[in-house]
Order: sequence, then C-alpha cells, then structure tokens
Amino acid sequence: MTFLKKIAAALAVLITVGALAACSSTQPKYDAKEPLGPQINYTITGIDAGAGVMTSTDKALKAYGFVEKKWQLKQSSTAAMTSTLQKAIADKRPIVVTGWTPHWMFTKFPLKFLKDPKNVYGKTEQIHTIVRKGLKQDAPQAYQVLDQFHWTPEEMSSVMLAVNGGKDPAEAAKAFVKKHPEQIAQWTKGVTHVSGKPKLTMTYIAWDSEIASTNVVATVLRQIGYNVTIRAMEPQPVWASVATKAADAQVSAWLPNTSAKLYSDYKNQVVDLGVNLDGAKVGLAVPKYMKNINSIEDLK
Ligand code: PBE
Repeated sequence: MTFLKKIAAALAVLITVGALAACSSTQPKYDAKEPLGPQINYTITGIDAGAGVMTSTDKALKAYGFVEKKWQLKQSSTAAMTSTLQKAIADKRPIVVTGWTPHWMFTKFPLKFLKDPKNVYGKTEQIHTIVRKGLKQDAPQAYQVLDQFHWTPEEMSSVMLAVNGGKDPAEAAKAFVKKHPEQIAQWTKGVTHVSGKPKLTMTYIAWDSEIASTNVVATVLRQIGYNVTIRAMEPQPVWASVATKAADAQVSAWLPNTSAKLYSDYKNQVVDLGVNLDGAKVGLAVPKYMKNINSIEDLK
C-alpha cells in the first residue's frame, strides 16, 4: 500500500510539473534592453488584406524605410489579431498590431498608439455615410435618416462591446436605440413613418465597427417602416453594390485615409452624405508595458 501511495504521489508531482511547464509560455517576455525587431521576428500582426489599415501599414513600412530592414506585415483577421494580442498581453510578450478606434481592443487591453511623425495614417479619421444615386427621390424618408445619422466613438464602442460580450448584433442595436431616445429623435427629425414596408438594402463589411453602425441604422429605418436587409461582404463589393444601385446605403467609409482608394474609385458613382462619426483613429499599436516604444520610429 505505502509503495503504491508513493508511486501515486510521485505521479501527482510529475503531472503537476508537466502541467505547469505546458502552461508557462516558451516565448520570452518583452525585453526593453534588447532591440524590438528580433523579439517579434520583425513582424507586425495585421488583419484581413482588404482593410485600409493594411494598405496604410504597407505604406508606412516603405515610408519609414522598414522594408529593407526585413519588417513585414502579417495578414490575418480581426478575430485572430485580437486573440494573438490577448495571449501576448497575458504573458507580457512584445507585439505590434494594426490598431484603430473605435474598437473594444482599446477598452479591453492596455494599448497605446505609436506616434506617426511621417503622418502616414493621418491624425484622425471620420466615418462617412454613402448612399446610391437617386435614393433621395426614391426613398426620401430613409435618405433623411441616413443623412441625419451621427454618433460618437463612445456610443459606437458601447454597441461593439455588447456584441463582443456575446450579444446578437441586432439585439445590441435595439438595446442601444431603446436607451437613446433623444439621439434617435435627432436622426428621425422631420421624418414621417412610411407605409407599405418599402424595401431597403444596406451593405457592410463584417468589421466590429461596421456591424455596430449598420445594425443601429437598420433598426431605426425599420422603426420608421422600412423592410431593411443588411448584407455583409468584402470592402470592394460594398462600394460596388451602392454604385450599381444593388444596395441603397453603407455607413462604413473611413476617410480621408483608410478607405481612400475605394472612395476615389467610386466617388463619382455614389452620393457622400458626409460624416456620421468624428474622431476615429487608425495606426500601429503596442501594449503599454512596452514603455520605450512610443513612435513608429522606435521600431528601428
Ligand atoms: N478598420 C475598421 C477598417 C475600417 C474599419 C480600421 C479595420 C479598415 O479599412 O482598415
């Protein structure tokens, strides 16, 4: 018996040690005394290829002379990027990501934007509402709501956080609309209820910010009587759908920088209703514990 007990105890110790070893990461923590590049394989963790922040980061790598210094931008998705970020932060490992606000990554993680002395990403961004030509004549009430839709980064973040917390986007949008009657009154000022359930289509890119804004606007348009369909697609088809009148509106044009290419390709075929959100920002970001990395120049 005692012998068996001893074996059992030894096994327990072995299992515990093994489990601990498996838990603790093999990758080292951020070392402020060493150059950053080799610590992260000269890699910036990015998102999907179609995103404007990826185009801007390619430009930044060139502008700061990092391409020759073997820096590279890794493609993934917002979900993969934020998951990699979360793991790195849990272990205090170094990481550089493509970042933007409004987004819950800045609420959930201790992140900071890197200064951008060459101004590749621009200072701040605005998000514009884009509608199809002829919408004003065909659906004046919807046009007016889309034209009057305007909110703050904090408000958009609150919906994004709810969705990130597991809420269905349509439910999160409904909850927001219910909680902000004065705001909705402004968006629907002078608008009358429409009859006959006219159809309306909005297209969007399945980024957290666009999921939030599109669902909120769709909820308000439904309340005034429209039969609204929302369709997720890639960035280029979102613009093309509004240009060809296959869709009526989209609320996800990040300008003047992030969506610049698509905006210049399509601006003559769509109607720009102007800013729906002010004070968005795009750039490179790192965890705050990387104290001596404060500018893109510091990646050198
Ligand atoms: N984003 C979020 C998008 C716009 C919205 C910053 C990832 C981009 O085009 O980069």
